[in-house]
Amino acid sequence: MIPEMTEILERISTCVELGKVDIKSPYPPAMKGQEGAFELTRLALDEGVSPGDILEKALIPAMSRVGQKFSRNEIFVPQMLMAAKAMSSSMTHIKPFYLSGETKRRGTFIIGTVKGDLHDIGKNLVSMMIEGSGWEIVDLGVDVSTEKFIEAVEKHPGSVVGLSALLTTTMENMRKSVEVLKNRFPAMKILVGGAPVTEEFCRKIGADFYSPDPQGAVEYLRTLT
Ligand code: B1M
Repeated sequence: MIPEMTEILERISTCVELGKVDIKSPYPPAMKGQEGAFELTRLALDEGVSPGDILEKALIPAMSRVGQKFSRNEIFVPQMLMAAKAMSSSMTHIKPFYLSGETKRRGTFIIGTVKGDLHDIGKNLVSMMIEGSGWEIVDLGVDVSTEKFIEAVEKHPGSVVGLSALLTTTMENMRKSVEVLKNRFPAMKILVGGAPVTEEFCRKIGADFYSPDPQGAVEYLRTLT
């Protein structure tokens, strides 16, 4: 990759890490008046940087650094929120690339973040990439109760369901939802993911597949069609 491209990826990553959304955003004060994640992502794409590189080399590492700083009590919830906002502003440019991938729908994929959990960045990435690989998406959002999953499955028979959890505390709600869904719809495939979820946990709760990332989810769904 040419140095200018590496530099722009680093700038995007810094904007996300520090929560610099766009040029108008006064936060963080030290970056007032500077371009933010929104403008720099547009610029990077216009200069030929691939959406995949922006995602994997700028956005995801930035969020991972944010998480590490949060764990060390170096930043707090408001800073995390600004980082998430900056990441979302960058994603507005990236999303259309994933959506233009294929047109034929392979099936319906219902996705949601489990009850009690408000994290949606990872879920949105998964949903976007699955949509880009040809599935119709029913996104139930965050804090999704088991009943809401059931209603969606009844409305879309034959669908595959994906559950995301980002908190160790909400993994228990994932377990409960999977248990109820499997009892009610035994043939339905359930995919689980999210930072604290593991292959072992997936097996233990009776889900069909665990993926640590969106690509694994896309590949699994490909095996079903
Ligand atoms: Co929160 N948070 N957060 N947070 N937050 C974490 C998850 C945490 C690890 C931070 C830390 O302590 N280091 C920690 C959880 C600790 C734990 O449970 N062990 C934590 C905490 C504690 C909390 C609060 C409790 C903080 C508080 O209020 N005291 C609170 C809980 C609120 C709630 O949900 N009820 C909270 C709140 C928030 C914000 C609202 C401020 C914000 C979320 C904004 C939003 O999502 N709209 C936020 C953020 C941004 C984070 C971190 C920094 C980043 C999460 C993220 O978006 N990562 C996070 C630390 C971290 O993970 N590094 C943290 C980027 C995203 C691309 O990755 O979501 O893992 P991820 O998704 C990946 C994979 O996991 C996978 O694909 C994605 C792309 O690779 N994947 C799937 C995800 N879902 C999948 C589903 C699949 C397949 C793959 O199939 C269906």
